[in-house]
Amino acid sequence: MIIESAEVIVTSPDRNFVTLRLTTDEGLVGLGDATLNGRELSVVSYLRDHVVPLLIGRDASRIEDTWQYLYRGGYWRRGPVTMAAIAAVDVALWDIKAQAAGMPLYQLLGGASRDGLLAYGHASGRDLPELFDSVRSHLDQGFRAIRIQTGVPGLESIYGIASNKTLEGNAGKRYDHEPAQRGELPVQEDWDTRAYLRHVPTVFEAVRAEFGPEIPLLHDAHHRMTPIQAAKLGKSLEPYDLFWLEDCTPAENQDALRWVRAHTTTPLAIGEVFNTVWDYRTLIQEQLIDYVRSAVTHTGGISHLKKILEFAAQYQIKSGMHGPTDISPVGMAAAMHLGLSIHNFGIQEYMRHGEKTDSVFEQSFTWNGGLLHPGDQPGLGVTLNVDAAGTYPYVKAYLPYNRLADGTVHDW
Ligand code: EZ4
Ligand code: CO
Repeated sequence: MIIESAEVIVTSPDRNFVTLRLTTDEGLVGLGDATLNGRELSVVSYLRDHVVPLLIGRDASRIEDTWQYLYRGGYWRRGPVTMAAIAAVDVALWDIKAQAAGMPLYQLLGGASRDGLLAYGHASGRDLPELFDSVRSHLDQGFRAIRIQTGVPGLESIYGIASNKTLEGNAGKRYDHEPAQRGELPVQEDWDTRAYLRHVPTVFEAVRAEFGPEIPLLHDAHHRMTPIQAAKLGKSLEPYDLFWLEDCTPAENQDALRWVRAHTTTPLAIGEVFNTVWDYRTLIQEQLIDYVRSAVTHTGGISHLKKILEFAAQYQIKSGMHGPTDISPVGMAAAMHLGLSIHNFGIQEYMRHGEKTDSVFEQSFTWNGGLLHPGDQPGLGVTLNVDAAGTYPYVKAYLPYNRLADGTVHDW
């Protein structure tokens, strides 16, 4: 099996996606997701200019060797651009190998360890009535676990609220699909940690009073606190029995999590912006977290994330793979095959893609009783409709950023 061609396809149906498409001499086509939200074209260049020329003529069956060749051979290691590019190659090769074997990918990865993947959706609202409507709508859609984000009194526009009244050009538009906004410049949001810390526990109290104790609830703090602030939040949320508190600190500094862990029994999830096992080493070995948030797309593909998750398994730490809409249907399929096969699966984030995206990427996953399943087609089970993709050219878009009331830039 020789890689005969490699194309990098950029398409923007509801948002931008970068897809690597490998074709073998026998005509098998493998897909890999290389989408890096707000920095898409840097991965396109990394792939087109530096990786594609190395792939043509290579043996498509040599997945691990190709991974090591791209990681060690590039000399400059790690980083989101490099690891997204390597991930795309890795997933496309797994797709090809599973098609060649005539099996859905999860079979090659060891077979199913469960019937389906518990998935959580994003409920949000500027205030409690809007949030409750959103929770009810998620329950109606079959979700059995729900992430809760709300507005904070005094703040105009913050992360995770679909109905944020942002912002020049987009005023009043919902952003259910995701936080990145199309436009020439990033949108500015606002932040006040003290106001947030006062408000969030009251929200969870209200949600538990309305929806009862059983439903798993999650919350994303999106990297915005100091260790001691995060410890305080974890402690104040303990009565509401969260499934997890996500990204409570900006964890480039892994040691910070020791302080949080020492003060709270609220389970901790972290790592959607991490890209190798080295970002997790202290967190896993010292058991400072409960869930690994990495996506296949941003962590060097199935080959590398599987190693991270096996390491985590030795410490009773589970998967909680990132699954926002900026993970393409190809990246989501890869996550589902990996999640179905590993033993230490925890939960899968699941935001629905839009109709245009579904028309570009033909998918075979199923959603039943709150569980995702990747389906049983050989390979990943996703086909890219290249003609449809071509009708949606790249549109510049950025993630927002935060400023405090005095104008200081803050972690978003
Ligand atoms: O902000 O995917 O848990 N989910 C998240 C996401 C991220 C975006 C960034 O591209 O934190 O909404
Ligand atoms: Co997050």
